[in-house]
Amino acid sequence: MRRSPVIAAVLAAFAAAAPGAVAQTDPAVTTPPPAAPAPRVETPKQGKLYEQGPTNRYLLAGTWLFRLDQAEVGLKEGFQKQTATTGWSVTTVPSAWNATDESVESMSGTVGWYRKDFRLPSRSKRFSYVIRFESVNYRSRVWLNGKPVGTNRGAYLPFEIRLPSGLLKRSGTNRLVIRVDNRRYPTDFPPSGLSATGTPTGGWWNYGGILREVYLRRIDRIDFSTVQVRPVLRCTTCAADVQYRVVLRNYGTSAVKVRLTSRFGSRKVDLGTKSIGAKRFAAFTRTIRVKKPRLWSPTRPYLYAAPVRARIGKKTVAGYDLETGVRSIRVNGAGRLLLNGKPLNFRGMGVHEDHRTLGFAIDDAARRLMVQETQESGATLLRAHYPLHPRIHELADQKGLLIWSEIPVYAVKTQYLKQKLVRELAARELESNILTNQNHPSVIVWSVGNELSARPGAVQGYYLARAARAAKRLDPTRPVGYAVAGYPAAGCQREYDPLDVIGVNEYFGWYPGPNGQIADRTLLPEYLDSVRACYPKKAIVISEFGAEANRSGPVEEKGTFEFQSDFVNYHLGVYATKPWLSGAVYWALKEFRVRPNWDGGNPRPNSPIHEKGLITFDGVRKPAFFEVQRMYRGTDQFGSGPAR
Ligand code: GCB
Repeated sequence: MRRSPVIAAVLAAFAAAAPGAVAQTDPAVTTPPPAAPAPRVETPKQGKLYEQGPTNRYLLAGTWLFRLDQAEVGLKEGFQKQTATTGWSVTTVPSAWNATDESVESMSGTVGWYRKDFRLPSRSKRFSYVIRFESVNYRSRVWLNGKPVGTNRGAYLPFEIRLPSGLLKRSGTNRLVIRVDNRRYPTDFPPSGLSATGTPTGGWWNYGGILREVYLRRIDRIDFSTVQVRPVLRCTTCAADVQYRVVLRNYGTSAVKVRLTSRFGSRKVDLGTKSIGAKRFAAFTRTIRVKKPRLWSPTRPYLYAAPVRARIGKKTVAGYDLETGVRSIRVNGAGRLLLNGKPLNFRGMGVHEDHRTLGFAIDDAARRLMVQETQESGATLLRAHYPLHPRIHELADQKGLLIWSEIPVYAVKTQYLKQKLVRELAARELESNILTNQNHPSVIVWSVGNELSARPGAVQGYYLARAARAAKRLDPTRPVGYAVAGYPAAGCQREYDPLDVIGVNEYFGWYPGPNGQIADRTLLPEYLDSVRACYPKKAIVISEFGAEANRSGPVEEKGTFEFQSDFVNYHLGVYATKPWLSGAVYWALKEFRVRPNWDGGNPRPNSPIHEKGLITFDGVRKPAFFEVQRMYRGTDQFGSGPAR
């Protein structure tokens, strides 16, 4: 069988990392590594950085150890070397090991090792334990007490690994080791690439590490495998049907009878009783009707608590907390997004979870600030190129921000998207995002990617059709979207038929675009009309517009604050003349690290910082922030007319 060079490279990389690979000597270690820090064994405490999810979560915080891989060695030998007691330094998790390293090497990626020694919170044999990683960039291999227990690839979505009973030390010290490899391939999400001059490309910095928190989950026989509480609202004056679907898993060694209950606000919901065999799953479903629901909207983000509890006899053995909201989001026959029956014309902000000193391992303060600054700008929607941290989803639910939820299928080249494996992995990302984030009323669109080729062709068409179908099957209540590079030469594309929402990334008057087709901003109104004419039945939103700014100067000069202010005024002014538009998102709220040699269209760039942000990396608001704020606040974003 002939393999493509990339798949072969991927396989070769895996082979090189496979346990038992031929050991090589490690020439890199010539000086003795620093002395090992005093071992600190901690018993994790109950705690969580976000509310929604299973109870009995223990934060694996406190002291972790970290070391960069010392050399490219076979995994077995590498593992022994890296887990020896010397050479580690103390760190905390979340952590991006290259948070402030702006070198080409840092962007290219490497291998780092994390270690955590801990005791179990309880010795009882009744409990099983699972480790939950919220986001590790990019490939992970996990060992418990020296034995491999699992692998994962891809950041921004959680993965869980069950810790086998036979390996766990119930009363002694357990050692968790994670090898994180953030070297990426053109088949990854986002993909790696090289510019003509050999520097890494990419849309944001390649921070390596355990970027979001890690939990130890304690399970008393029963665990939640899926929890879906889905309010369906057919019209704004209709009753809501709330569909519960909960799948439980019995980790125990004998069958148990489980009673499942919930609430919806103050109303009790009985999900029934089932006997679940050892190691088996059982699904509980029930739909309740809420006669006069209070609706969730950005102006009144009303939430219903819907905690789920599982009992064996009188004992509550498992709990899952969640809050959700009743609202409808759909695209009508006239190609308009409707929220609770009213035409949406949101104004939003694109964001990255980036921070000057923490990189992508941001803390709660940074997340709160992101939401606060977004709301102060007058925006009512957040968009990122990847699923946001669960805490941001919760803040959005509580404070009334909408979310355009996207998977990092970002500018993947057609030659790679053509590979079945790549499309399957993309489908898995989508599925995981929907299952992870579906209970948040803030999420209004599942976006299946960003800027694949502007001329989609059969390969992309196939991907979009499959992705849209999969999203609809998993969640028929939300529209499916995708963000395209906005070029007039692209014309109308049949391949976008399966989508409900088309996002247009438009940089008219900023980038020249191929053959200078977007250099002249005055061509924007006509271009937008042409997009509308292509897709009269789809909702159309501007998913990006923006201009870099890092200094004061003439209004005609790209890169000045004056240019940026004028740019946002012009673009928002044009959008205001398009009554069919369903929304517009400025790119981006705040500056972030993008890649070495970034210029972003600015004649005087400040690489690697992306400077289209309305707020500097260090938190200072540029003049355009206030222009946007004035115009966003002056826009009727939620249709003041009657519901349709
Ligand atoms: C885009 C990308 C975004 C970039 C932006 C830019 O179209 O989707 O990730 O940051 O352009 O500034 O060029």
